[in-house]
Amino acid sequence: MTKRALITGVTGQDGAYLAKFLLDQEYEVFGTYRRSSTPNFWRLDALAVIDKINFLHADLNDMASLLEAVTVSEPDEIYNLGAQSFVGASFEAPLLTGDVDGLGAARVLEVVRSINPKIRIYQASSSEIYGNVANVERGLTEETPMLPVSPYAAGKLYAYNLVRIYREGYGLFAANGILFNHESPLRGLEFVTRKITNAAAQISLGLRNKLELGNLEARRDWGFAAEYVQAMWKMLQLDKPSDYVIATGLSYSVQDVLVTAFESLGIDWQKYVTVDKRQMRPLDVHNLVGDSSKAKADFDWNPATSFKELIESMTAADYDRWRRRIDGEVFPWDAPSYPSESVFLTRGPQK
Ligand code: NAP
Ligand code: G4F
Repeated sequence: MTKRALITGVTGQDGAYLAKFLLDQEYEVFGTYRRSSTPNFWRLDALAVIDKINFLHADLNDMASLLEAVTVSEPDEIYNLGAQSFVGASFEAPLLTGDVDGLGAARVLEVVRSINPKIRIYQASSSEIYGNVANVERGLTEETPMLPVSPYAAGKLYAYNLVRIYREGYGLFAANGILFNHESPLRGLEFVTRKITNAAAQISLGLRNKLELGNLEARRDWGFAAEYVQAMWKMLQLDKPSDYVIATGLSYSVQDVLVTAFESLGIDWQKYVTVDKRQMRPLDVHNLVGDSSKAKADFDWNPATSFKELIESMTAADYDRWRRRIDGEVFPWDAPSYPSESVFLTRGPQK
C-alpha cells in the first residue's frame, strides 16, 4: 500500500529534498505551506516536484491548522521540519522562535497523540542544542550533555525533550534527528555558506565588489542536505524509535569556506571581505563536530560528499545561475511560480 507522508516546512531546503526523496520512494506526499505575499515554492519548482505534492495551508503556531492538516492527510509519517531556522534571527525574535520551534513541535505531538498515536514522527533537532561543550573534537554524540547558547537552540532543546517524553510516556514512535549543518545550492541566502558562494560568484562576474561577514573563526561540521534527508526517512523505518546524530565528523571554519569558494573561481577573498560587527551574535557556538556512529550502526547511514565538493558545487551552481541570468535567462526564483490549483487541499464548504 502507498505510504503517506506529511512534511511541515516543505518549502524549505530540507523539505524540498525530502519531498523529492519520498516521491522517488513512491510515497504520497503532503506538505504544509504558509500564505505569503510572494509565492515561495521556488525550491520545489527547481527539483520539479511542485505539482506532485498535496499542499495544505498550516502554521506551527496554529493548532487548528495542524489538526486539519493531519486529519486531511492521514499520514503514516510526519516530518516536522518547519521552523524559524536562522539562529541569528532568533536573538531578534526569541518569542516567535520559541513558539514555532519549541511549542510548534509540542502541537504536532499533541495532535498525533490525540488523533492517531500510530503516526511516526521525525523531529528536526539540531546540533545547535549542544552549545559550547568541552572536548568537541572527539565528536558529539547522542549522550553528550546539551547547553544551548541561542533562543533558537533553547526552543529546539524544548522540542527535543518533548519528543523523548512523548516517546517514553505515551509510546509514540517519535525520533529526534540531531542534524549538524547541511547545505546545498537550495540553501537560504542568509546562511553563511550560501552567502559566501553567492557573493563569490557575483564578485567573479563583476556584479559586486565586497562581502561583509561576522565571526570567521566559527567552525561547523558541514554536509550535503540531499544525503541528510535520507537519514530522516531511515530513522522512521526502524523497529524502535531513537535519537540520532547525523554529521560528517569533520569541522571547518567560516574562513575555510571563503578560501574554498573563492579559490574555485580563481579569486583572492582577502581583497573583498570585511568583518562587520553587526553580523556577530550576542553568543555564538565556536565549534561543532558530530559522531554519527550510532546512525551508521543502526541504519547504515554515511555521508558521501566532502566539504570541498560541497562548497565547490554550491559555488559552481551560483556562478552558473548568475552567468545565465546575465545572458537573459529567467529562473524559477526570479519569476515566482505557483503550483497548479488542483494540488491545494482546502477545507471547503461544510457538506
Ligand atoms: P529552511 O530552509 O529555513 O526551511 C524552514 C521551513 O519552515 C520553511 O518551509 C518555512 O516556511 C517553514 N516555517 C517557518 N515558520 C513556520 C511556521 N510558523 N509554521 C510552519 N512552517 C514554518 O530550513 P532547513 O534548512 O530546510 O531546515 C529544516 C529543519 O531542520 C528546520 O527545523 C531547521 O531548524 C532544522 N535544522 C536544519 C539544519 C541545517 O543545517 N539546514 C541543521 C539542523 C536542524 P516558509 O518557506 O514559508 O518560510
Ligand atoms: O550559516 P549559519 O547562520 O548557521 P548556524 O548558525 O550554524 O545554524 C545552522 O545550522 C544549525 C545546525 O547546527 C541549524 F540548526 C540551523 O537551523 C542553521 O541551519 O552560521 C554558521 C556560523 C556561525 O558561527 C555564524 O556566527 O557562521 C558564522 N558567521 C560568520 N559570518 C555567519 C556570518 N553566519 C551568517 N549567517 N552570516 C554571516 O555573515
